[in-house]
Amino acid sequence: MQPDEVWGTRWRSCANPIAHRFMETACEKQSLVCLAADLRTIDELVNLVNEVGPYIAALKTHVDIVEDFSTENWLKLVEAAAENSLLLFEDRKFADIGGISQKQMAGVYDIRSWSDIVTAHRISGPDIIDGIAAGWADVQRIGGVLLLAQMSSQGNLLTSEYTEETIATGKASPHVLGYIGNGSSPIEVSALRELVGDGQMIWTPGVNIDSNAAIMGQRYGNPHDSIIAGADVIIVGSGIYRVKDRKSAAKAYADASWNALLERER
Ligand code: S5P
Repeated sequence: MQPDEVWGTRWRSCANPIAHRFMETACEKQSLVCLAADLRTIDELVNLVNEVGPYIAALKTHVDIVEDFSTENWLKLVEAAAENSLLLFEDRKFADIGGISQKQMAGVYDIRSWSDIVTAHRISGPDIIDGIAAGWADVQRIGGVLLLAQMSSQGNLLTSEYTEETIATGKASPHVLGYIGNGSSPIEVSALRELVGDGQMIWTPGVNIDSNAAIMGQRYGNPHDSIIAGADVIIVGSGIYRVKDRKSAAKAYADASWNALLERER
């Protein structure tokens, strides 16, 4: 199926080229899964990506939890992502002033050189987005920012007013491809979709087929419900990497998300 048939208004209304790249890959793989690859060594990460690669459409990392980081080693993961046609998303959750965020895009990890997407909080002001974009521009690359409009964790301080301000900022910037929404609550996701409209994406963590698996303040909702409520991507970590048969788990999330998209009004 062609992306415009499957994604409908989202395909036609999203201006950001990275959003289109995701939607194309999702159609090729019949999966709306972004894998949250929260493992501690690069070999483990590469093995996981090669194992579940056919069932996922993007790869999310936390580079600063890797214990054996070196630029040379990290390139193995960057290559594995490219071989599996995956956008590479560093979940850095930038939160500082714009100029510092630009510098943090460089540094030891040099996030600007390999990431296609990063996350940022709106807390410090709207200029954080320009700082991040300047980081990519410093190495002649472009990328997309996902602003945290909601969070899945219990007791977070992102009020509905904060969410509204975040969306107003995001709508004003061509660098913002969308928002992180709270996948544990379909009600919150649909409220977010109302505010966002059709022109930007919503990516939802806090998703697990086993809603009782949550630990340390995480909360989980169902992948199907999240997509029906208006999310475009489900971010799944331990629901895939922590189970015995990771391939079957990834396929189950891919099927649940893809079928929900086909079911959803376009
Ligand atoms: O509100 C949030 C935002 C994010 S990006 N809640 C989250 O859990 N995340 C991220 O999603 C978190 O950093 C982790 O990498 C992933 C969820 O992992 P899981 O193992 O609970 O599926």
